[in-house]
Amino acid sequence: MLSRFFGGSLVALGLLAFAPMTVHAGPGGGPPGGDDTVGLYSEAAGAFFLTNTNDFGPASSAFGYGASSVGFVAVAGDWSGTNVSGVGLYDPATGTFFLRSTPDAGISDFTFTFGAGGSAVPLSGDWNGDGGHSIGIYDPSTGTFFLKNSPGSGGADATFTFGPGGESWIPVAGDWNGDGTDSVGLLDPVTSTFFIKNVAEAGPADETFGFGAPGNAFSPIAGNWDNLGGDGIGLYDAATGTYRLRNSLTPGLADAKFTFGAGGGQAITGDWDGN
Ligand SMILES: [Ca+2]
Ligand SMILES: [Ca+2]
Ligand SMILES: [Ca+2]
Ligand SMILES: [Ca+2]
Repeated sequence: MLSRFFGGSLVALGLLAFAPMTVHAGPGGGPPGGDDTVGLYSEAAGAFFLTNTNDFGPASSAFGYGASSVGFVAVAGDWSGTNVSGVGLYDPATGTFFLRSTPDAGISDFTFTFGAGGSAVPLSGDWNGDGGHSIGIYDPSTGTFFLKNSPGSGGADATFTFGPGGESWIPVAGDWNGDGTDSVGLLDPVTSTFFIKNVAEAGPADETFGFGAPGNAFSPIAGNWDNLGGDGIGLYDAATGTYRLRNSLTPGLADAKFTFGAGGGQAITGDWDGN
């Protein structure tokens, strides 16, 4: 069934070569929906590969979306407030978002331009706590976040600086304190330190902690891996396809460490199955 979409590309990515998936703990009494799990976007294939368990195993679903090899950046979020995450693509050449409300193949449900593109980094979050995700962008040259509450054209609903700007810091977003509203964070990859902010406004970090070895080119991710309290953080090592997830915003070892895919691609997170 999956090979219908991509021919041999699944095999090429190694997703079919995994051992059977192991049983994952069920959701607890956390936020609406279920636990967040990881996924992978292959820009070269123009395809998403998602898993419903944060563990070794094959993809739970795989589908093509959008053009391949044109520099799109993947995002994911619950754009329609259904407690199931959809996917999306951001075109840095034009600043255009193409959001799809369900994690499957099809056309985009929301298409709009936000910002000027270029070096801006796309984000996803429920910035106003109404149950639906929208997007934002981070300008790394100035350390400025521009957040939008609804997935459509128009100006930013929140604009603020956080962190130094002009560095190699990478933005991440999540509901760190579990109050139902997402805010932002930054990873300094040089020291592998996370800087977490609970409110989408300027000011000092609410949480600062190291996770992972310094100096690696890991990508930060966030999600409610245990479906309890707030979001945790994680790191994706594209060199090996390894995900490291941590439930609490404190220094320590990964609560889950696994490979998904054969490396490369862009890591995304979401609640793909609503449980
Ligand atoms: Ca919202
Ligand atoms: Ca929050
Ligand atoms: Ca949690
Ligand atoms: Ca889930």
